[in-house]
Amino acid sequence: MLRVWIGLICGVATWVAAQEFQLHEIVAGLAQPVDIASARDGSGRLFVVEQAGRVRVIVGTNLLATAFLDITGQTLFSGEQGLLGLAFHPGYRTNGHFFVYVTNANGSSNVVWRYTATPPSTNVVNPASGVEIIRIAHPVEANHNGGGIQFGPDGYLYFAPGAGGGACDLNNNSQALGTLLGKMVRIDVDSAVPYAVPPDNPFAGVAGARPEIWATGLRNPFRFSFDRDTGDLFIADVGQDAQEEVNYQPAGSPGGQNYGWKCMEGVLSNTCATTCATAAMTRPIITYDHVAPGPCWSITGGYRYRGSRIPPLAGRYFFADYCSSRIWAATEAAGVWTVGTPLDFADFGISTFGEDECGELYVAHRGNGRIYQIVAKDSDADGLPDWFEQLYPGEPGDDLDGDGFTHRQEFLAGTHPLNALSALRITAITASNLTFTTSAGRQYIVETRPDIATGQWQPHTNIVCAAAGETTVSIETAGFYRVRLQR
Ligand SMILES: [Ca+2]
Ligand SMILES: [Ca+2]
Ligand SMILES: [Ca+2]
Repeated sequence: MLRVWIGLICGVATWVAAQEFQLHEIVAGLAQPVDIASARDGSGRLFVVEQAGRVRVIVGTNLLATAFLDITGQTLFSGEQGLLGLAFHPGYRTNGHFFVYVTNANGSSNVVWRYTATPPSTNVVNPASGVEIIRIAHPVEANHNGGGIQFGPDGYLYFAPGAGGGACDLNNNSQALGTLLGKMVRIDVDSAVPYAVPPDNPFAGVAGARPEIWATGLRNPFRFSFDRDTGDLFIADVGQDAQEEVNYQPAGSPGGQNYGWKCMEGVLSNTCATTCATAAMTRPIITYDHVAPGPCWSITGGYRYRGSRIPPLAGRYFFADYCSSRIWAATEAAGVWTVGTPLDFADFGISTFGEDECGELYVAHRGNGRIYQIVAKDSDADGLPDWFEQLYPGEPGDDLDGDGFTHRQEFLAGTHPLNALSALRITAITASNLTFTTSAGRQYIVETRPDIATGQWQPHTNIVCAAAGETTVSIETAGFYRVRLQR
């Protein structure tokens, strides 16, 4: 608690007690997981980066034995170096392109590679499909490689090399416009191979500046994310010895922000004995202090929660600390961020967050090799979260609205437990179509079999992330059909 109170005194955000979530283990058995991504291709798969140079696939709660991509032979895995980031192209469903950020085999550079999954539904990619997109020399120190990589709502690829390492950024890379070290970078990977510079990049055409730069003044932005609803950008930047920070950039920004390092560390301007003019630099929205006897301090940036399964957490920004293994959820009101009481994992190693197709959030633990889903807190462990029990009294097996679905089933389905008209039900069947009700963010599987007495149910249509309302699927082949809620 001491650390939280220090944050209250020194941080720009306020910190209050309101921890409404817990972790639910999805899979175990990964080796040093450091990133989680979804292809948003309708498959429902989660992809996990192993730092040594593999991408693994999770289908439901199954970790597939064979790697999606294995580039261990061209990856230096050591300390902060390795395969650090993964981003799927917005058109992955048709082009199969995805991008990785990786330390090359001799450690001299970090490289963005494009790979192609053929077909996009495959669970094993040929490493020979790789095309080098851009190489950022990282010649002096082994640390501060950055590694975040994401597509923005504008369709451009953003990635964030670290400042290059060393105490107090000895070469002042973060403030130098002639290098990509210590920057947010924005490139167009569709108009040219390997890439083109978006014409509206803030330093395009500026003498002496790398035109790929989108924002400056970053130290080790290992994780950043775009809000999938608004397009706002959140950049978590790892601090040195004093403060961790989250930076914010509203959607539609022209770029060019200077986030301060090494003139500023968080909201502090005296940690590297600099004499910068800091007035125009962009302050973080959230900071927290390094306080003894913390083992070390290193922020792991996350996502704004835009899923549908935990309504009380809508819009919260989740982040963690790698070393202290605390996980926080922050709320914004009128531009002021309030940080809730952390979930204390109490075991060094929360390395990344990830978002699935429906906006549900996951965390990876680099130390124990497990992936957890962030779920609503369920204090009595009866399968109904606290928020649901407060709204809808009753036991998990009750059917208060008499629609044939229990409280527990209605919670899972996202239907209303006090409204008998709110339930998973088929509403229309014709010779060629089947229509059924759906809740936002739920996954439904339509299955078929030719004869009700023999054979097995076979998948017909998989709707990974349904909208609220009704969904119609084609059932032109004669047979029996059923609709099943997957999750
Ligand atoms: Ca409960
Ligand atoms: Ca019911
Ligand atoms: Ca109902």
